This record gives sequence, C-alpha cells and structure tokens, in this order.
Amino acid sequence: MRQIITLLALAGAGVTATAADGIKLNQLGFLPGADKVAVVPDGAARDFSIVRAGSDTVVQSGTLGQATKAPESGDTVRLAHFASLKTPGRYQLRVAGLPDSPPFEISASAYQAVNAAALKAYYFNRAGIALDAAHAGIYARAAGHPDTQVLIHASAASPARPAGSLISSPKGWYDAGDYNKYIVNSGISTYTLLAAYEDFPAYFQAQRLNIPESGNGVPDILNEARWNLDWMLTMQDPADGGVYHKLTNLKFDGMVMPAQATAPRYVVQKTTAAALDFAAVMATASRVYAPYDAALATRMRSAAQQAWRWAQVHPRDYYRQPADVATGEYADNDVSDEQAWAAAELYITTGDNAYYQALHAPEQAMTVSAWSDVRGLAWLSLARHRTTLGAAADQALIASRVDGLAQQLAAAWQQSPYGITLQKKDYVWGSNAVVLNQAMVLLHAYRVNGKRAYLDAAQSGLDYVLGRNAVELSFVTGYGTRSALHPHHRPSVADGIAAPVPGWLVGGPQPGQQDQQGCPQPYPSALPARSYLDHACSYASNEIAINWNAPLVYVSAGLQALTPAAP
Ligand code: G3I
Ligand code: 9MR
Repeated sequence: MRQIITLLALAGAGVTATAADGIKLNQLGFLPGADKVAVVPDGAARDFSIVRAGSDTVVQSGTLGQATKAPESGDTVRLAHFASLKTPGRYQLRVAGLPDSPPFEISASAYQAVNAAALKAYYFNRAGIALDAAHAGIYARAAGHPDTQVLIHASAASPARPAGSLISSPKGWYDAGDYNKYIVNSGISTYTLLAAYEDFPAYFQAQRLNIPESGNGVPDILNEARWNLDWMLTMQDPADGGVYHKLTNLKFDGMVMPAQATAPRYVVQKTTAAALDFAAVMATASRVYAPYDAALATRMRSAAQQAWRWAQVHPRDYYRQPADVATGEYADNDVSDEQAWAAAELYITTGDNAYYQALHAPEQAMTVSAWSDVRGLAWLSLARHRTTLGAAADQALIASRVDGLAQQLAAAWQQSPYGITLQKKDYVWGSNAVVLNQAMVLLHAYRVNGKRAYLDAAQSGLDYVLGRNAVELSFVTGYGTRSALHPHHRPSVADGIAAPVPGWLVGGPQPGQQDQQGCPQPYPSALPARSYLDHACSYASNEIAINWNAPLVYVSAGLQALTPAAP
C-alpha cells in the first residue's frame, strides 16, 4: 500500500507516473467467454504474455495495442487484449520491464462472490436490528437507530401530525457512511436491486446470502430489499399520500457505531421528488413481490398510486433544507424525470394507458441514471417489459432510446485509452457508480438486440472498478489483491476491526476534493482519474453508498447471467 501512495504522491507533485506505473486489470478476473483487457503503461515493450500465476509457464502471448495518451490520468498506455484465453485457471499478465500484473482467475463463477458480498453489504447497513455473529461474523454489532419515536420536523407538519409529534419509521438501510435515511436515494437503490431480480431471476433464486430471512422461500435479494421497502412504506403520510423526503438527525453523527449514535431523529418536508420516487419503487415492488405476498403487493400498488396523486397536486414541492438541518440534501429542482419514471412503472404494473400518456414518451430523453436523474430508469423498465406492454407503448421508440445511448457509450469505450466508457465529465462524486450505471444501460441494450460490443463495453465497467483504473485499486472493499481499505463509513471506522466492512463500492476519483479541508493528508493528484484518497476522511472520494452498490449488484450478476459460456 505504501508503495502505491508514494507513486501517487509523485504523480500529484507533477511527475508523470508512466514507467513506474503497473499493469492494470480486473483483479478478480474474468468469465471464460468474456472479453479480457488489461491496461499497460507505455514503455519499450511491444508484446505481452500470460503466465500461470507464480510461474514462468507461458500460456498465451500477444501484441500490445498502440500507445495512447490518457488525459484524465496523465499517462500513456497500451491495451492488451486476450479474450481468446478461456481455460479456467489462475494467471498473471507479463510485460518486459514491468512487475507482473496482480494474479487473476478465469472462472465460470468469477463474479458470484463479489455479487453476493455487494448485496450482503446492505444487510451490514441495516438500521434498527442487531447484526448477530451467525450472519455478520466479525462484523456483528448492536442495533442502532430503532426509529420508533421519530419527530415530525416543522417543515413536515400537518394537521394530524403537528411539529414535534411522533411517528414510528423503523428499519431501512443507512444511506451510506452516514446513518440517515433518504427516500430519493433509497428509490434508485431499491429499484436497481429489484431490476436485477426482474432481469436475472434464476441467478438470484439460486443465491443464498446468509441473512436472517434466508431459507424463507423468498429469494434473498428480495428479502434484503424488503427491509428498506418496509421502511419506505412508513414514510408515507396516510392522511394525504405525501412522502417525507428524509429521516435524519439534525447534524451528521460522529464516527461512532450505530448504537452510540443517539441524537433525536426527524422526518423532514414532504417533496414531489420523494413522492414520485416512492411511487416508482412501490409500483415496481408491487409486481415483483406479487408471487410471494399478494397482500403486500396490493398494499404497495395502492401506496404508489396515492403518492402519484399527491405529486400531481404538488408538482413543484422541491426540497429546501431547513436552517436547523445539515445532513444530506438530495435536492433537485427538476422532477420531470421522477414523473416520467413513476409513470412508466405505474403503467407497467397496472396496464393503465393514462400512465403511459403521463410519461410523454416522445419528449423523454435517455440518460445514464443517477439519484438526481432517473428518466433512464423509465426506459430500462419499458425495455425489460417490452413483450408484455399494451398497444399504447411505442415499441420502436423504446428500443431506439436504449440502443441510442448504448451506441454513444460504446463509441466512447472504443475511443478510450483505458478502454472504458468513463469520460472526463463522468468523474463526479460517485464516479464509480457512473461507470456501473453506464454498464447497466449497455447490458439492457445487449438484452434487447444482442450486439456483442455492448456486452464487452459493459464488461469494461466492472473491470474498471475492480482494478483496471489509474490508481490500480479494486474499489470494492475486501475484493481484489489491492482494494480500498479506509472507506468513509462509520461502522468501518468505529468497529475496531482493521478490515473494512466488505462488499462496498467506494465513490471513486473525482477532482472536486470537497473534503480536503478535513483531511490530514492531501489528495495524491488533481487529475480526474487520480483524484482519489483512500482515507476515512474522504467522503468526497471514499464514502460508500447504497445507490453506488446497487449497479455493482446489477452488473456483476448481469455479466454472470448473460456472458455466453466459452465453447
Ligand atoms: O448539479 C450540479 C451540476 O449542474 C454541476 O455542473 C456539477 C459540477 O460539479 O455539480 C452538480 O452538483 C453536484 C450534485 O452532487 C448533483 O450531482 C455537486 O457538485 C456534488 O457536490 C453533489 O454531490 C452529492 C453529495 O452528496 C453532496 O451533496 C452526491 O451526488 C451525493 O451522492 C452525495 O450523497 C451523500 C448524501 O448527501 C449523504 N449521505 C452520503 C451520500 C454519499 O456521499
Ligand atoms: O459523513 C458525512 C457524509 O456522509 C456526507 O456525504 C458528507 C457530505 O455531505 O458529509 C459528511 O460529514 C462531514 C460534514 O459534511 C462536514 N464535517 C465533517 C463530517 C464528516 O467527517
């Protein structure tokens, strides 16, 4: 670790870290039938070989691609393509003049463990439950935040629920490294897990996560999502269908364990964005849980419709952070995307054409989703359900929206020096989730039209977060030979265990460095792809979050499920 830090520090001081840099690849490895690429710093070598790990036995050799300067990371690199190596085993990539790459596997189950860990991470972030040793192992901890006595904040007061009155709003996942619960961010996170189940049901039906509900006849991904859905349902005001924006402390907790964080909790302001995100998720959940629990499905569907109706009467109730509240905002002054997404999910679930009309499909663009921009989720869901949609739905439009964005992403991927879909503009707070949400779009397009380039471009997204990046790190805690060690995650900081809670995707490089003042050491570099600090102080590059893990779950399962087996 120290060696990497030193290298990055040099890069930050303006020394170009080319020859000293190592080979960058997915440290977990590859499915036999997958595309396989490594990034090699430019030097004298023109060839590469692949050896059995820890030996000199060459199993394959090849020629490096042309040298290309990568402005986001300030280096010049060549790509090594080795998709034709399909034999399961443990290997290293070798280039003369460089240290061998980290070892990697070719295996038919390459991403099963990381996928399960990425889901189990949600269990580790559950509010209101003790994690017992049988399920949490060394990460067992006492319960925190029961949230059975939550204050109505002045911003959320209503006749039946005046300021200072109490409601019960237990369960749910902590949003991230903090202990608050936010409907907007819960929306995209929970949806993405449900979408993974809708797209890859057989994969998830076979999966066991060892969570308290395991073995109850419901797939564990749905058991885990239920923990948050139960909380979300309590965030709806039964009097009018409106949904509180968040359940929060007034200020962020210190870096303590959940049980030590006992500040009063509030529900804050009903917002249009919260109501619409809630409507979209409950509409989705209603169809997903129907085979397991018909009464729950009915309840969710009606909750979705009530929230939708509230939002139509309150179309511009944007979140305004009250003066006495300082926690995450998830504020957004454009809810046209939330409206479109909710309309799409309600249309898919109910078949009611009025929702399709409310979607205004011809005017809706397709974008890579983020908590603040969910219109793309409407298109992904419509594409998923295309074969069962009614006549109102414009099938050609749905296919062309998904394919249109996939084409753009594939073009960026083909031109990228690192062979990735990330571009300069994508290095934002949570950039690691941007690349995985891009991969999620590509996987949907691949499902629609089977263009192999889309599957390969999606693969590059998972490769990136698992090590094929400028800082040569797996951004998933506990996975890969060199992975993020110090996430901004209160339990990981406060539990006294050296290893961070596993299975979490950290936010990733982005040049904003909004946390620099509170950090005892500088970022190693200002370059977008290297502006990353593996220190617990760094909430702007090294926090974890439920909305970032969700596309990791989707993409790792999707590649497992969709990559053709090697002949
Ligand atoms: O919308 C503007 C855009 O117009 C502008 O071009 C761009 C330039 O930087 O900034 C955009 O705003 C960004 C905003 O996210 C919307 O994406 C801000 O710069 C950026 O600072 C902001 O980051 C958010 C961060 O909270 C700070 O508010 C992250 O997206 C969001 O994921 C993060 O979420 C936090 C929660 O508040 C609290 N819990 C932890 C969680 C993860 O860090
Ligand atoms: O821990 C907080 C993290 O979850 C948020 O994403 C981040 C940005 O809103 O804020 C963190 O809290 C910091 C606060 O903003 C400033 N003082 C230090 C806090 C954490 O150490």
